[in-house]
Amino acid sequence: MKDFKAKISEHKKQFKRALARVKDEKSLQELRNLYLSRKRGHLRVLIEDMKALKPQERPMGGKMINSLKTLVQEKLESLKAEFSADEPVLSKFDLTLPGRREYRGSPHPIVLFRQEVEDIFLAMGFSIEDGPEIETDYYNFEALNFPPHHPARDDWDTLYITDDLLLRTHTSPVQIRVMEKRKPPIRIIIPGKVYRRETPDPTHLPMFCQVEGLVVDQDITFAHLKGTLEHFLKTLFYEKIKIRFRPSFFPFTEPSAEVDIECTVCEGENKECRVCKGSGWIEILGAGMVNPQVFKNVNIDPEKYSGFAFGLGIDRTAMFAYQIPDMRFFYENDLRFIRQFIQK
Ligand code: FA5
Repeated sequence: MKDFKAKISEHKKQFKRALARVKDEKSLQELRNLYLSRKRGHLRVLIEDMKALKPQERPMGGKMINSLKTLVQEKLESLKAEFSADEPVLSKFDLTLPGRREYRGSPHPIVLFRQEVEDIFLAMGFSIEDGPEIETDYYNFEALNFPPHHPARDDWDTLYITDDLLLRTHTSPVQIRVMEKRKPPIRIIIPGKVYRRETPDPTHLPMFCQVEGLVVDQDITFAHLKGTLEHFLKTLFYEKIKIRFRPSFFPFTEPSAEVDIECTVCEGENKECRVCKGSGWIEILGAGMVNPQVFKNVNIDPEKYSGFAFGLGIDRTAMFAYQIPDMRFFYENDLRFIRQFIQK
């Protein structure tokens, strides 16, 4: 046993001396082989030598071999780490790999789309107005010719803060706010968020964005409304997009229409389409000639002036422009989805 112990301590000394002479990866590997090689390494030989020990001495012999092995492994590992820290930085990178693009923040896709809509109207000579998202019953309903208890209010149900204050259900109240302050000619758009008591589905959200449009001047006709909206939709989508005006009802316009475009998701080909429900058409805005009663409410003479107004759903239109089958994707905050719209 004495001899065995002496052998181990001699190995420890020799290993330390050899370690001090290691200069590079190659000599490090040679030293590793000298001690740890499974076939002829010193440790392997020591294990063989244990056979010469008495059975009761063997556990102690095993412990001594293990302590030598641990020493050898630890010293070799730490020297290896030193070598790789000294390596020139460039050799750690594969310069042939394509670069990784840093993600920079970007406006939300709906904001980007709203800007596109705004640019088209700005080019037509419209200016941009703004109004509060918390509205009074008067501006959201009454001034727009919805008397209290009028059944049309049901389609625009919302969250009430008090009996008189509510989250606005459309951008139309800003028409009233602007016409109270300013006399014709008026040519404005009003982008903003609106709220409704609504269960989310692929084409409905309880919070969404609209762009309101209002033109008031002398001799404004339905032809102006039609021409303006057609020019807008052809610029936003493509020249040959199919557009249809459907008679409709809004208390604040007369006559009124809803405007549909062809379904850009299925192009009218899919009877099961969840977006157009197989009809091939999708509604994106409401419009009409300003009701004379609304002019009276803001002291504009309906005998002298006429006008048109429209309200476009931005999220719903963006959904079709980007050919996305579900509007809820815009608000799930999944970066894999959002990042597709980043401005390059
Ligand atoms: C209105 O909100 C009227 N204020 C529009 C208007 C303005 C008519 C001026 C006449 C004159 P409507 O509820 O239909 O109308 O909404 C207009 C558009 O908003 C719809 O065509 C649709 O594109 C979008 N929209 C309506 N409800 C939702 C909803 N729950 N989620 C997402 N978009 C919606």
